[in-house]
Amino acid sequence: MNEIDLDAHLAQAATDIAAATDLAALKDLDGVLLGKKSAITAAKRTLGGLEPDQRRALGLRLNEVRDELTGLLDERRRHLEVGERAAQLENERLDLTELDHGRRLGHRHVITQTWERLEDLFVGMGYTVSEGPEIEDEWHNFGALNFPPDHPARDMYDTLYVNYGDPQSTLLRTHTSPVQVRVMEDQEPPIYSIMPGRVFRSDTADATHMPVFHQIEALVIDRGITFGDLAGTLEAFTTAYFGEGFTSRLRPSYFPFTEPSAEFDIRRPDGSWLELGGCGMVHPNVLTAAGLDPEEWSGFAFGFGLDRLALMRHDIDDLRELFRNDHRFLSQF
Ligand code: FA5
Repeated sequence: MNEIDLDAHLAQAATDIAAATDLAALKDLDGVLLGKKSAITAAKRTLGGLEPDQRRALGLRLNEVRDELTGLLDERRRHLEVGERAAQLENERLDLTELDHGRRLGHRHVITQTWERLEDLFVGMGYTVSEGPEIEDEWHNFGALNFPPDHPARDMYDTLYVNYGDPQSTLLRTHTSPVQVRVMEDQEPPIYSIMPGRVFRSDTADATHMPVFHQIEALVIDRGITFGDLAGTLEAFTTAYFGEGFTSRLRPSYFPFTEPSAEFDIRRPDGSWLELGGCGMVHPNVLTAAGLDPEEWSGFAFGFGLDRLALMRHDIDDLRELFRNDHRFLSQF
């Protein structure tokens, strides 16, 4: 290949590079122009057979042409990359105008709405609202609630332990029941209090389970409280919260911290049942652990899944929908 050929080659290459419309085409061209089978590489192979002067001159020229080609390819590549990035951004663009239904303000998440509505409802019935820590000690989550050490009932709760202090001494609370104990430790009865909060279990997410979810606990401690008071309160709550078309039932169950214990289910208008929570009369051992005299005081407690309450009330079939944060879904509530 002589110098004139090289000029023509360079001119043709420049035209081809400018005509490459995407990065894949440019990559192919890069191989054709600079790869093992390129004209440049072929010309280099002829250098060995030339006179020293000619070899030097052609060698220099070949290097220049290669540098020019590399420069042209790089420039085109940068240009195409900018274009492709812009196209990608355009494709992924969210049409935010879709979200503006004439309201510019956001609104509370359906879980927050449920939480606040429940607080309003119980405050209206004379209850106070109490809180407790999400990172709990073993005593409040289990021990004071009458779970014997190493008792299999602890396995009912897929506990997430925190790496702090003695092994298994600190955990993410598995239910809101430890707040019962804290309230009894802090306040003199009579106690009429609810305890909403976030709880944690190593459950796999499915239509009715999340690893992080919410419960609302209620605790009543007074003189002469009976199971009838518990059943009446649950009935009043069901009607007030769900309205027409929903009914509830109690099924005998077991919790170490209540005796007797029951499971509380709600029947949807379509006839299906969903387990909402547990309840029962506060176990004398729990009263004692919290410093109350079981001869003087009695009471009931219940704990519901707040997320499932929202599910039932708004006729949502999958709990996971609540946490996908798809605005089109959440804005319905
Ligand atoms: C308890 O957690 C007891 N502390 C309830 C209780 C309180 C009983 C007071 C007696 C007296 P349980 O593990 O069944 O019980 O959970 C209560 C409710 O939380 C369930 O009925 C359900 O509605 C909800 N729940 C449980 N696991 C999940 C989960 N992974 N995702 C969403 N909701 C859940």
